Amino acid sequence: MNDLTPDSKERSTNLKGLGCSRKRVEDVRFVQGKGNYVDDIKLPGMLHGDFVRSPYAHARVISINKEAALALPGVVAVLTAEDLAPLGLHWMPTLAGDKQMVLADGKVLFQGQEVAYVVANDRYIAADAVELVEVEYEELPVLTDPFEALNSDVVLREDLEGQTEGAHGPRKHHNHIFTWEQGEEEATNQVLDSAEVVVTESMYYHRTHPCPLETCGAVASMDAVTGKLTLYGTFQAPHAIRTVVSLISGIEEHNIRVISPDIGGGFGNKVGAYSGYVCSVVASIVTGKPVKWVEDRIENLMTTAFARDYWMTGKIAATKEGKITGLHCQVTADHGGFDACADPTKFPAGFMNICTGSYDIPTAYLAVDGVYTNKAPGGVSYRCSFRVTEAVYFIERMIEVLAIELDMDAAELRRINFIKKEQFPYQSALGWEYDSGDYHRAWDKAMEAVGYQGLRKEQAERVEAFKRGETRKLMGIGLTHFTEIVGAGPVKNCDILGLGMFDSCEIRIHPTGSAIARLGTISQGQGHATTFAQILASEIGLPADSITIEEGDTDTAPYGLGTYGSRSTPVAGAATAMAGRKIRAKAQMIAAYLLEVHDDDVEFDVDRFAVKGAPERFKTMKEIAFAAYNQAIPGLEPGLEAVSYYDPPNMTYPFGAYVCVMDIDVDTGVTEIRRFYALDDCGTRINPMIIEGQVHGGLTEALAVALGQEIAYDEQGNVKTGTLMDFFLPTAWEVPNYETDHTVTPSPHHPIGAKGVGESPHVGGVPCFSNAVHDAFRAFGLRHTNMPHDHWRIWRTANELGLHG
Ligand code: MCN
Ligand code: CUM
Repeated sequence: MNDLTPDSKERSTNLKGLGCSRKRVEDVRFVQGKGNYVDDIKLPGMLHGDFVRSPYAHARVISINKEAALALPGVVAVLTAEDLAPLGLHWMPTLAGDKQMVLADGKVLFQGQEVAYVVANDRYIAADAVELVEVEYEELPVLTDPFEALNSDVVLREDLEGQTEGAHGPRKHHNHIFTWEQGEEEATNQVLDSAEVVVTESMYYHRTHPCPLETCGAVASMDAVTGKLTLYGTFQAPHAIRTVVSLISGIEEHNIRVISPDIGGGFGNKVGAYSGYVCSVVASIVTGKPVKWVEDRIENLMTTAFARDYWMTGKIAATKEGKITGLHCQVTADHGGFDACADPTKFPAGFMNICTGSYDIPTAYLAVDGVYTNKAPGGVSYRCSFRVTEAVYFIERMIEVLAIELDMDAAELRRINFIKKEQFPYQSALGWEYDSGDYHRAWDKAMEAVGYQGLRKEQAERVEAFKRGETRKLMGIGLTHFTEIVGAGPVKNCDILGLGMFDSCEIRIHPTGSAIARLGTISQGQGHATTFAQILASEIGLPADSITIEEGDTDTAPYGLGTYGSRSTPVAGAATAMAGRKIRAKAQMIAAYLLEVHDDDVEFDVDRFAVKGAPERFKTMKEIAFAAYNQAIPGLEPGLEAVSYYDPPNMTYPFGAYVCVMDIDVDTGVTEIRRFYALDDCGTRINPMIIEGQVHGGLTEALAVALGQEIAYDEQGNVKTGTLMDFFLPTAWEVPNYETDHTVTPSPHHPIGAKGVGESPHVGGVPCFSNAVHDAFRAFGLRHTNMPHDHWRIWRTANELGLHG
């Protein structure tokens, strides 16, 4: 393309393409209450389902008596495992190669587990009937601690008894799921043994839950005449759901139409397959009527995909000057009653092996043990990028602990260990090839923006004033430099249930020069209708406002693996650009024909093809679109359409530098975030305003997790945080002002150089908030304390450090 002349610049601006802070087109509907969510779907004769759930975390189901429930007027059916068994649907496969009970089959393994499914004429009758189902339980010993589970005689998964091989290799114990190892154990141990400095730290990344505004739900409608099943639902991966439904139900895939309508936040919570989906389908087949199931808030918090619950022990080796020479990471992962994670098949602990972070660490070893306990199954959730959140928390805490050991500045320690710009593409010790990065530039920009040296000086003065008794507030400077890995993924190493993780885009240009593009992904609030049109606008020279983006209907959209792991931009975004380029290639031939020159004698200029050297001779893309439908062009088929199925050659590796300045009242444990600076590098930026929105949202969720939010269990396996009274959900009141910034280091392999961004702020935000809390107490000897850092725990930390007099 030519450099932009003033004229072409203006035309380019009019397209609202790449780099434009175009307003979100979907909001016109949302802000006027015109969204169409699952619960808005009302079909004629529709019935409603609701679950009888277990009050116990571990119990044998002795008997289920449906009589009273069935006698209630308006109740149509009560399904139990016994009813599903003849269809083979009382268990279902999980996305992690395990299987999971759809309805309790002889026993329950977590509180809130689905035991029976009641179908009634309306939602209220269904709920009343749930109360009337009599279930007799015999309580069994409860295991909520994974370490205890690995030593216990209690067998949680009796269905797997005697099986020494799981989906991911050998099982060491009846409550053990898998061991996953990466890197060189022996070499790492040698480095640790001979290192000048070694620090060891154990940390627990607590169980979290994303708590989307809209809970999970589905509407199943089986047409007995045509044999076609339509399934609406809160699915982050509608095509994968269609394939799974087909495989487990035996209904041919062309007879299944899965539709994800508007989704009110997914955050990973809506990746997995839930009993509610299966039971609604079965109920619709059995009753011949559409059946709706929508969870309430308590059900959502207690039973759907959680995240984290990682017990991590790290050892880091370094020279006295602070050059890191080795890293050892051992994880015990609590997966709950069933392994229902949604990581790519070959990665049972997700991309935890990105735990060497932004640092050039020559030798490393990672081992993860997955364990069953009496907790809800999971879990992929919460802007996690497949366990990258855990990995980044781990390494960013380890760096801080090493800085304490070496009595070094933590910013400087990072700087001397960063992978250097000229080392990219960088091969990490744990197996990844980082595509691009310029960490020093980002870091220096961040340090300068916050006035880092000045902050340290102020902090030191504060410590002195505190010691003199002049203040009761300490100051923490939280630092984080994260490296993300998103865009799963190359089909060669990433699949879910055998489905390669490519993605797709199909474009049709209409005669009058507007277009529709359909993708295999599905927006849940990320603004795809806005941003994917922008990618296309720049590729095909039609205004973004003239391009409709459609996702989520498997009857119309091309097959794709859906939206999670910040993969939409890296994978479907690439497919969009590639499909756009196919359109452009055909448009070039049409233009050349119309201009009566050779194909090679025209060139693309923003919104048109012009004759080289004679820019006044051109055909606009609008004219070309019309010609595609009204001229017989020798050698060319009519119409202007293209499709691309894109298999990315590599992941993309976004990164960022975050700083949090926090004041902590030592006597109350109350934290006040004075400043939060977030620099993100997600390569080429499609829509800066949407990126900023993603960053604000992800940081707020990071604040929640770091400072108070958790899914906690008592020893009997009762969920202690099943309502929003106990589960901390930050509001505008708790949320600070965020300062956002960026650098741009394009991905060398992505057609437009873009990397994902949706999960970055969460991945980087959690350790940054946590490091700020720790840093405030560094001068008083604190090395590590587990999240969430709520006021009470911070008060307790201060107390244990002897700061209360
Ligand atoms: N974007 C951009 N320029 C880039 C990268 C991204 O303008 N270089 C834009 C994209 O075009 C898209 C948005 O930012 O509109 C997010 O893109 P991407 O990083 O590709 O992530 P996905 O679209 O795949 O979204 C998934 C990601 C995940 S995994 C979680 S979890 C999460 C998140 O998005 N869930 C969300 N952000 C969310 N935001 C909302 N509102 N709701 C959720 O459920
Ligand atoms: Cu890991 S939460 Mo998102 O990948 O949908």
